[in-house]
Amino acid sequence: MRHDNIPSPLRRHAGNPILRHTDLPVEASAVFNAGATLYQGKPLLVLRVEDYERRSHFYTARSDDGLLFTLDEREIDYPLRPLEKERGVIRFDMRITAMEGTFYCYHCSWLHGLGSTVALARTDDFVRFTPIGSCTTPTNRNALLFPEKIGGRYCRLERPEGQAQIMWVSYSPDLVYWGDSRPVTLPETSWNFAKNGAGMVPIRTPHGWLEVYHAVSTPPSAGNYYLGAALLDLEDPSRVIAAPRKFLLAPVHDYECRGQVPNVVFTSGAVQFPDGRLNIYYGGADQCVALATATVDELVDFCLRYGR
Ligand code: M1P
Repeated sequence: MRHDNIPSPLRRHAGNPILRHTDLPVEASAVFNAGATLYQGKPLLVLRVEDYERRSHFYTARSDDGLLFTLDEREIDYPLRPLEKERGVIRFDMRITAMEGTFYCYHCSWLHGLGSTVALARTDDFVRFTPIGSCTTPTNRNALLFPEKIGGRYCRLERPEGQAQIMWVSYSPDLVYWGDSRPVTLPETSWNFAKNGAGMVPIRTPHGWLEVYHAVSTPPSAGNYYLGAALLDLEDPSRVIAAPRKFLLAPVHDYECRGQVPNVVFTSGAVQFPDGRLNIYYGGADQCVALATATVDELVDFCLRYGR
């Protein structure tokens, strides 16, 4: 089958981008890469808001319909870990996992002079956050927690930087100590193999964990960011069951191609509604927040049909 004949199940919202920095009640130069979840039955985002010095701040934004979001009055007052305090830190790209009646949030903690690490915190209200454990060793670009234990252990997808900048699965008995790590080997294409990393929190389906990930292309379109889909084994998520060689979303529209970093579509969160609809929030060109929708079944079907 020709790849251009494979239809992506993702539909961009007609009103994209749904959030620009000029829509915010605070002074900002960009808003993008939002963590997303359902909180008390309603869509909630934790936005990456950049000020005019290009420093990142986390703001909680709440919504009734998943389209119109209202920012909390104050940015999240996020406690510093000792190392973050000592070195200075920029934190961004939160990924939110609802589990065991609370919310676990991974984010990138960029430590001055040391580089990129990931760190975990928990919250019950998206106002107060409690750090869990320390930052990882550098370089680790992003991580997220699976929404349930696998084989009795917590499980995360992460992207440590090695020769291949790809997703890995790691396990923990307590959310503090991590190990037993294994790479997730996706089929290699030119749009996903310079880098790939976890995007939305995986969704359990009868066919495997559904994951929408971000990916970076090799030449000739080097550095463009795409979204891809994969189904991972329920018991061993390092095992890929199905992953289409066709991307889910490529940067095409002006708001995806022109901004702080050109040609970027990057997700760090989705909201799953009880009827199976999925709102996938994504950053456009590191500048704005956009929305694409599909159902879980459509994405699973896309993986099974074109990914084996
Ligand atoms: O500029 C595109 C993205 O670059 C980084 O992602 P990665 O580590 O995959 O290259 C991050 O800064 C991300 O926030 C940003 O959208």
